[in-house]
Formats: sequence, structure tokens, C-alpha cells
Amino acid sequence: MAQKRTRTSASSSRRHPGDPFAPTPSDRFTFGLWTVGNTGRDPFGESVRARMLPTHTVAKLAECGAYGVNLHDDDLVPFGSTTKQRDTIVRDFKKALADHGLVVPMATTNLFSHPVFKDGAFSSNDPKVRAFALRKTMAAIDLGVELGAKTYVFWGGREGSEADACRDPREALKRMRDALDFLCAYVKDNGYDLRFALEAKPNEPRGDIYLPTTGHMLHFISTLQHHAMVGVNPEVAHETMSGLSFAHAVAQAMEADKLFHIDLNAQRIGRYDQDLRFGSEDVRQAFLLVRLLEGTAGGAKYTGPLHFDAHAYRTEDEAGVWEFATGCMRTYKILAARARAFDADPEVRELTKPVRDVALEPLLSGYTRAKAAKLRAADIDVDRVASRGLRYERLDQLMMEHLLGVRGA
Ligand code: DIG
Ligand code: MN
Ligand code: MN
Repeated sequence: MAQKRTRTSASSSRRHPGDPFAPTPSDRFTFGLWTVGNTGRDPFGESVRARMLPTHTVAKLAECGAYGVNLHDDDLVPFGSTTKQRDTIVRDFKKALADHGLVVPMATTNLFSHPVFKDGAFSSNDPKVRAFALRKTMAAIDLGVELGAKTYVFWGGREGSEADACRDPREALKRMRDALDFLCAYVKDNGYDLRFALEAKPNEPRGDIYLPTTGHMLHFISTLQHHAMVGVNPEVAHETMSGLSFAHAVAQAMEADKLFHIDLNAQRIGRYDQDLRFGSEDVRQAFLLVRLLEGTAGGAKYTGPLHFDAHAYRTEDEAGVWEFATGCMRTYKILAARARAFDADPEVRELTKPVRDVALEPLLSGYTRAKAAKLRAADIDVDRVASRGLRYERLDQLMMEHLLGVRGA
């Protein structure tokens, strides 16, 4: 479908002077070319929107107040392009980035669309496929570095199986480890300032995808040769598909200093990967995630790009796509403001202050025989401790009232 150029009126209604939730580049919001450029095609219907030229996407994201744009290699340079075509496309894209003040914080490789990857890329049983996947990824890393990317994401969408007898899962892990060790060495050999971020997903498009959650990825990273340069890129929808707490997955990544990037969107448990507008489903979980990332309760803050790996409903035209993009960013900023108010609320601070015990706390870590003896001898009134009410009902109601805007607005 030919690309339609539309000047949407929505942009004027979205941003007015003094609007505290108007997105700005300092908020570090990013979108992939494939997200706002999603044409609405799904397994049961063809595209409903025209393909967007990357240069048009850059201009519109800048207009919406975004900080940056991310890409798979094929999003920018169509598969099979000649070197001359590639260089022309990259030149024009770089000019659009400069003209509109957008950056490219993250890049990645499409190792899932082309039929050659139908049984995986790095984990494929065919060495020719694994060789082609490495070659395609090296070229895509070069492209990402040329555009200024500092984070390189690996989402193994086809690294999985349906007929699980097709390969020993241990062999699949070994092949993926070999590929990542090879590519980490490629980055180091070329002196690139680049870190890798591994993105987990439990299934779809494969019946089961290897390394299905962020937890699996964190262990896998510890087995890599160059593990210091490899972190994770958790996605809301992917952990939620498995019925897991996304905030807990992110917290474990932050605690391990491995949250190198993040994919924000919305999702209902037990459904296919919906990649919905951020915050549009489970507002409580979105609030708790933003509270964690923004560090409003006192913990460390996430300072990397806030990437929305999401797309507009299939019902939308291009104007609706930019409403979608603005909605992602505005909702994040609104929830951040609610989290600041919640953690500044004196009653919340009272209810969440740590329970202290100056006698027992020194005994709870750093084993010694003396500490063990003191623990055995400690006077702990178990029935009295067990009978204590923790007032979490009040705390959670306060969170609800902050979220619903009847408190701390
Ligand atoms: C899907 O969730 C994946 C791909 O879109 C991309 O490789 C990665 C980066 O956001 N997310
Ligand atoms: Mn997804
Ligand atoms: Mn993603």
C-alpha cells in the first residue's frame, strides 16, 4: 500500500502549554519503527494502515515528544537490499534523525520473519541457518553502531519448537551460547561501545520458546563468556503472558544490575502477545512498575530508555497511531506523578517504614557460631508476633485512592 502523508490534528490537542504530562525528549521515551509503523496485519486479516516511511516516523515521533527511535535491521533496510540501496537509506535516515533531533538508543536483528529462520536462527539444526544468522546479526550490529545505538537486543522469537523431539533443548542452549559468545567477541574485536540485552518470551510464534522468562535469561547470562556486557530487556506482555509479576522480574534484573533496557506495553494474562498501549490493561501493575523504575519508594532508579514495544489497535488510522503513542507516554508520566505523591504521603510512609529490631538484625546475615548461638537464645514471642496486624488493607486502599485520583491529586 502506498504511504499516505497525513498531518494529524490530534497533535495540537495532545500538547498545550503547561501540560505536566506532555512528553518531552528528557523523558527518554522511545518507539521501534515496527511499533508505530505496525500496519495492523494479524493472523486473521491483512494490513489496515499504509506502510510508514522511516523518515516519516522520525518526524512524527519528534512531533509527539519522543526521545528516540529503535529498529530491526529489516525495518530500515529491506531484506535483500544492495549495499548502494542500504547506504542511501541510512544516509536519508540519519538526516531525518538530525533534522528532528531524535537518537537511536537500541537496535536489533530480525531473525524471525524470513522463512529461512522457520526453525530458529542461532538454535537451528542446520549450520547454514546458524551461519546466516550470525552473518545477518554482524551486519545489523554494524548498522546499529553506525546509527549510535548503545544497546543491542536479542529476541529469539523463532528459537523454540513445536515437535520437541526435533532437538535436545540442551543443544539449543549450547548453540545460542556459542552465537552470543561469538557476537560479544565481534563487538569487542571492533571496539564497539555496545551492550547486549536479551529479551524473553514464553511462546508465540513458536509453541515453546527457549529461555521463556527474564529469570531464565538471567541464569543463561551467567553462563556466557562475556557475561558482563550482557543484560536483559524484559517486556511487560511477555512475563504477563506466563501469569508472572512483571515488576518482580524487573526488580530481580535491577538487583542484579542487569536491567539494560525495557519493553513497555500492556497485556491480559493468558492471551496471545497483545502489545497494547502502556497502562491500558492492568493499571495497578503499571503503577507498581513505574514506582519501581522511578525509585519513588527510595530504591535505585532506572535511567535507561523507556521503550514502548507496542502498537495501536487494528481499528485505528494513522491519527489513531499517534494518539496511541502519545497515550503510552502520557500514561507513564501520569503514573510517575501518582507514584511520587503516593510515596510522599505521610500515612503511606508510616505504613511502609521498615520494622526494626536492633538486637536481632545484626544476627540475620554473615553467619558465625556466636550469631547462631544468639539466635537460638533470642527471646521471640512467636504468638505475639503472629497476632500483629500488618495494615496492608489500608496501604492498598491508599494506593487505590492515589491511583483513582481522590488522594494526593
Ligand atoms: C518483540 O517483543 C521483540 C521484537 O519486536 C524486538 O526484537 C524486541 C525489541 O523490542 N522485542
Ligand atoms: Mn510483545
Ligand atoms: Mn519486545
